[in-house]
Amino acid sequence: MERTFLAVKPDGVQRGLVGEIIRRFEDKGFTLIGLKFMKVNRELAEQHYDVHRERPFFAGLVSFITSGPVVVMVWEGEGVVAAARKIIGATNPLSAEPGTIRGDFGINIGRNLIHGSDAIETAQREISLWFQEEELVSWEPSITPWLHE
Ligand code: D4T
Repeated sequence: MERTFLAVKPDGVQRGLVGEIIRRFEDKGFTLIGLKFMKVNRELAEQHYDVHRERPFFAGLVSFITSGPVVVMVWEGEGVVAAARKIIGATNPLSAEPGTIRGDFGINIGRNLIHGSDAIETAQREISLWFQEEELVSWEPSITPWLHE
């Protein structure tokens, strides 16, 4: 089953949006299989954002993500990687459609509330970076037959 990695960034936690964000993925019908509340160290932040290492915003990004607690999650479901990106909305919250998380709650690209893996391969890399295998729980929600034919 397809899996994605999501992180409520420090601004999402500070603004009290953790429950709202989780609710949107639960409402859609995806399955939560891993969840941690943690303060990120610099090494993990730099590894996570490695693709952006040469970009001018890299230092700011790392200092922001390490500035306060985050909620990291793994969600499972059919098409969850692409669907989560749609639920999250465009990188710049001002361009994000209303109805998306960033479109509903954000204004600034450096405070865009949540990260979501951008491809299946990226999701696999990020899940193994942030979670041990034993921290993930495989389970079958009892509503499954009402979500899938
Ligand atoms: P993440 O990775 O946080 O889910 O965001 P996106 O996948 O939507 O966008 P991204 O990888 O291009 O950017 C990662 C992260 O960097 C911040 N950022 C980005 C920034 O502060 N300034 C910028 O100019 C860009 C492009 C926002 C998200």
